[in-house]
Amino acid sequence: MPRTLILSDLHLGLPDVPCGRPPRTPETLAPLFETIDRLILNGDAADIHHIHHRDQALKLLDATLNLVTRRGISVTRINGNHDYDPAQLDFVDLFDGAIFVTHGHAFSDSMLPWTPAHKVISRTLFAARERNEKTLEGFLAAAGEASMSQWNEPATYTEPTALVSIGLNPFRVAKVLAWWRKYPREAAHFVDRFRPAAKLLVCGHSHRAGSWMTGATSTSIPRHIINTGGFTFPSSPRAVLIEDSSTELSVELRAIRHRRGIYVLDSRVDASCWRIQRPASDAR
Ligand SMILES: [Mn+2]
Repeated sequence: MPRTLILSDLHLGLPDVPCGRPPRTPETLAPLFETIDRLILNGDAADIHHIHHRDQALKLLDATLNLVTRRGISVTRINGNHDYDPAQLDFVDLFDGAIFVTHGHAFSDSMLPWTPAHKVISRTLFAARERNEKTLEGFLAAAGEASMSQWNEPATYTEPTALVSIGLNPFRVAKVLAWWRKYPREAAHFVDRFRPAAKLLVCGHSHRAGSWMTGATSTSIPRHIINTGGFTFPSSPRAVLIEDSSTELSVELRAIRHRRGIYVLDSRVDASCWRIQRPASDAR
């Protein structure tokens, strides 16, 4: 039975916050990969552009990809804003376009509204959108270019860690909350514009896990948006598990728990997206 797991925002290489969670390493993540055939890393798998964490990020990413491929699992990597590489994919369409998977940093005009690099990122984003085609590919390339501007911005490295800087500044907390509120609607707008036939969008980036049925505006068609959250404190990670058998296609959102120092997929279904019985003639 082909089983696909979609994860996002592992942020390998970023230091751990002492909050009782296991460190993110190939060994602690390995149980997540036990019964799957395909792994989709939907962006921000590793902080490969961060000048202070790049070496560790690349080492952990390499080791994780090695472990996964040694088990015979096929891996699809999708760009995030922390691991952008123009040679890699910015999105994938699954099951004839029913499921649209992309990281999510291209949805808004403000990719990271609370960060010190916000202004330079937005400026680069607007300029890049002007130059690029008004297509999905053009939009995602512009977002990729904009995401790289953060890593050239000294303020990114001179500020205390993101979490501390947010906690110290109530305006930033308010900005994150406002952005979280509008994020599913912006995601729905992106689907309206670029993948109107998709039944489901799977994204990450905002680090706020959840499942929403929402339209871009109150009069728009509701879109199903799933966000797999993130592995870094204080967000909670989730996974989309897709099982494609000869009799059924099922899509589930599952929590990722940690116990005894490892990460495991929760056996309970957090949100079931759909279950489609396949007619016998559709078997594959
Ligand atoms: Mn991101």
